[in-house]
Amino acid sequence: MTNGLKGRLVVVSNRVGDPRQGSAGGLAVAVGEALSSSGGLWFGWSGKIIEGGAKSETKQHRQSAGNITLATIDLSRDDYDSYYLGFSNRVIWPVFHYRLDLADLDAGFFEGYQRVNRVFAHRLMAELRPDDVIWIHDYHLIPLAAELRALGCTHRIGFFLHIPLPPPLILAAIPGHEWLIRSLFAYDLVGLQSHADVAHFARYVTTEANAEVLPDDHYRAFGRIVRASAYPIGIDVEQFRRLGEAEDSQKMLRMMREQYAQRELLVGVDRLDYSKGLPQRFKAFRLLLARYPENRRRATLVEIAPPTREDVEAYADIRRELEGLAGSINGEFGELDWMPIRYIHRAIARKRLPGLYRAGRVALVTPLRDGMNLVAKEYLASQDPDNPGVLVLSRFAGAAEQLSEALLVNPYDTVATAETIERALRMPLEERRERHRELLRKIRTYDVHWWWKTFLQDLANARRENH
Ligand code: ADQ
Repeated sequence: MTNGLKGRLVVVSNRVGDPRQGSAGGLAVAVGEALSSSGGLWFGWSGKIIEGGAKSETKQHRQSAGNITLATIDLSRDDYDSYYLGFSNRVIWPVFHYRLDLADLDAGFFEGYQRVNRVFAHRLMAELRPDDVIWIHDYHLIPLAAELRALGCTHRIGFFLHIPLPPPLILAAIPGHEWLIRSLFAYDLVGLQSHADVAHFARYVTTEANAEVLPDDHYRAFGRIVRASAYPIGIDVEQFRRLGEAEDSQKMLRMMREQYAQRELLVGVDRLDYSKGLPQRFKAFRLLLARYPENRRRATLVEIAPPTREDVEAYADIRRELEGLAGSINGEFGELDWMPIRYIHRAIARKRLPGLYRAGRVALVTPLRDGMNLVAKEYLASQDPDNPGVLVLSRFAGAAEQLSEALLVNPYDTVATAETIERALRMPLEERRERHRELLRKIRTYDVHWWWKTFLQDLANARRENH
């Protein structure tokens, strides 16, 4: 498979993964595939922190993975605290997920964020060849292209934001928001997950930056032209289905069916993050048991939510809240032979995931806000088309724009969510099949190969007035 670029592809993301490793998730697989089709460089943070006041630039690692070079740098403790924990995960992540209440807006992380982006730019400049095409990923690195341009870089540079872009008035809560959005104009192409995100971008740049709207998603401001379009990320459907047929998944499926032979399983699979709407999900499940007692002793919710970013307080809070909720629901409704919620605080191996999804009669994917949400797509890919389960999906996940045949819910509305879960549990086979057929067709058409190829093609064709 070729990526259609004339030059070498250079991918930059906060973390660099070895795409050959079996545990690699959606992004690592996609990026790995795009890179290996022409040979390329993947640059980012090693994941290591150096203590003792050292500077971030001092260490660089190189490694070959087939025809891909992985180049990483370590971060100093200060930089890790202000760039990663601070500005990325205590400012951008909450604000971009509409959680101003959880954002630490005046803690002064901004300089560290800028500094690390500058360090990345210096390091990367030294690696670049004249015909390279650069693809930068995610919220940690928004200003990277601007830093590269400041060093004289004239390459094509694309950016993909994996998380949502909020409406202008929410974005404007970030001190320095003008600078942040202005720095997007250093790119040739900005990719967002959904049309709603593109609309927010358009509204921000026209109202706050007086941008001129040009045809085909192009915008002119700050003396530059940028294209901003939606590229909803997908999964490798066929690979995921094959994973489902392999022994690890089959074993998982057999085990689940045996253990829960008398039950109807609802599954939730998430990183433990406040954006994923887990307390609301547990509350809706509690209401389901209260309002529709026929589900007692029958419906079991298996929630797999491994911890992430535990150094950020908001994540410790959500963990405590969930443990409390699961305990009280199990205490209130549980029986000696039936536990309503199985809440597991560890990750499940990727190779076993399709088996778990397939055992789920219903999947609860109910984030309060999510860029896309790949769990929804993985659940659909894992189903038996002749007897598929039902996807209950939050309207606030980017995926809802595409997956309109799922049962869409407002996760803040506990009553309506409980009613929708009940409807999912009772949905007749014919309706389940019809909905699944259409959903599977969509995730196959807009799969991960479509995603990276379309993005790179548009980047290759981006207008060049800027240079
Ligand atoms: P995430 O917020 O991490 O990603 P998501 O898309 O749901 O969210 O999951 C990414 C991957 O992690 C999936 O492949 C999933 O299987 C895996 N995963 C999640 N929970 C797991 C668990 N408990 N055990 C094992 N594996 C698990 C960000 C954005 C999303 C966007 C992606 C990709 O927040 O909105 O869809 O990037 O762009």
